Amino acid sequence: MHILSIAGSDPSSGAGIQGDIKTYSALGAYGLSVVTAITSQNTLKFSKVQEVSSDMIKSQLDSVLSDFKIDAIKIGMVYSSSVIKAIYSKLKKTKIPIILDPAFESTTGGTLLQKDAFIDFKKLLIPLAYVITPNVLEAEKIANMRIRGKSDARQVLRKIRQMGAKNVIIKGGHLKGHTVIDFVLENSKFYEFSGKRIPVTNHGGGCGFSAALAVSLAKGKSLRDSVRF
Ligand code: PXL
Repeated sequence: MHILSIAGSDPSSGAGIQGDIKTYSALGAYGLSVVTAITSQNTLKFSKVQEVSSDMIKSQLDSVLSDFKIDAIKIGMVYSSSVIKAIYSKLKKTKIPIILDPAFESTTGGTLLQKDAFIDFKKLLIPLAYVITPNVLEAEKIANMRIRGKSDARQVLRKIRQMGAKNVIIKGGHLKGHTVIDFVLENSKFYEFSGKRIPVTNHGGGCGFSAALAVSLAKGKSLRDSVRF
């Protein structure tokens, strides 16, 4: 099983490429990686970011796509419009399922997607997604509306699907309460998963979720079973 992550480097290894590869390895899959940007950060502070050139991104993609049978592709931090266009040019015709995990801002306040790249993120990447996995804040930004309860969550799911993603999962961890609810729109069915909040502070929890989801989908499991997994 080969899973490709297209994402930023996180030297603290909680999120990004490093976090993804650890998750793939833990679940018995082989992780490939295309680095879109290099960040300097730890669990406390986000310091700097440097994007990788469009030419280098295309070349990294050619290297892995021409050699490996890739079962799923996860896209995380893409940072700039130029990175987005490079990814789009190489993946617009692929049949490999794409798990799009938006990364707009780190928990410590670092910019993971430049403001002027947001339009291309919506226009070019969302339509490529077999599933998109925003957290509540990202989902609100994409749909341009607040999520105050379940009916808002359903409306946001619907709006994001209309932008072209086949399936949508809103990760509910940022909502308050002891119970955490994830909201799912699979084809035209809404459903929810709820569980007890785990009391840990975790840098990279969202990356871990979507990386594990990618492994399960690559194994041919349904979306519902993969979210549960
Ligand atoms: O949103 C998660 C994330 C994704 N990718 C990189 C990150 C982070 C959060 O800090 O640094 C590279």
